[in-house]
Amino acid sequence: MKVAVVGATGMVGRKILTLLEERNFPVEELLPVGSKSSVGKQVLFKDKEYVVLSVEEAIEAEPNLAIFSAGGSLSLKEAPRFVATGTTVVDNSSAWRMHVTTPLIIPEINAKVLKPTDKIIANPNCSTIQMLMALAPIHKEYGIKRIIVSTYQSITGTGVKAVEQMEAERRGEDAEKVYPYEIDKNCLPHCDVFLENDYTKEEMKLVEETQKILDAPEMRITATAVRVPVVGGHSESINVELEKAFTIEGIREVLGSADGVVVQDDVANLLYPMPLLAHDKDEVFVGRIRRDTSCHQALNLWVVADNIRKGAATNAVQIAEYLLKKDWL
Ligand code: 2RA
Repeated sequence: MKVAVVGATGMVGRKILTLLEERNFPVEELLPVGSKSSVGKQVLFKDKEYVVLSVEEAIEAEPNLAIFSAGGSLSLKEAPRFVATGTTVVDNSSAWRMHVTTPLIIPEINAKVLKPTDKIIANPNCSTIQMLMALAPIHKEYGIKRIIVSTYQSITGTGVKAVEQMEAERRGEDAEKVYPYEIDKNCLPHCDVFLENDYTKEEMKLVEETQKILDAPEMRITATAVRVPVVGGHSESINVELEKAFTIEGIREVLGSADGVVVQDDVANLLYPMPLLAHDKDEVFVGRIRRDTSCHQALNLWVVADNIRKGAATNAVQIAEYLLKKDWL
């Protein structure tokens, strides 16, 4: 199979290459695609050096599959051009997520909505993926009335330059500032840009993508997204009000039997999810499961996942694996 990875030299793009190799995805010909400044460079895949190509060169090669992680504007412009040659696109940017005809997929939750005619498939935002990996099974069993979520998002979500700013600050050195404030030893209530409603795009992604994936347009959701100087993954504090009565044991059972979810919840032995434990893993880790005694039929959860893996690259490759299994590529 001919597979293009668009954005192959970025943090997520490199992780996509690692996962295609780790999971033995049947890549006969790899087409790593990069920006003008990356074209001609080399990337390693299955112990072989591949030259980074331009978008034009990759389109000409007519790949079966193109996995994009190269920003929304490039996806908007180039994904349809790949599709025109018969390529199926899995896009990690926000460009297509809310398009009415574009499926927004977390394979463990809603892969069944996919059809062979879907030629652009959107990967949800990392913070949405990990939240719904925990909440979708609960919603299925008990029904969700309302979600209040606060996220503590790894600086890796902003990109390499922000990580470099944090590391330079940690060394006491000056660095190119991605944020107008120090990142290290700080928390920034600012992920992506601010909107007219004083929420950030990141916060509204959690609301709108959740409503689309759960097919629950009226579900009440509110979010606060915070950037923290952590590299292992995103953490989320979630308060969720349910339609039906529940027990904590019942919630643990539902989560414990959910694909891709690991319950880490034993505070007596100080076992709870942390980015340090989630880093470079594909599962979503849930702990601090406890009833919210201030609200009828509500509970609190703490959810952690590697935002570069399950939050982006792994989910995208799992979508490709699903399409392959259906023989739709
Ligand atoms: C972030 N989810 O963490 C966004 C995009 N990676 O900034």
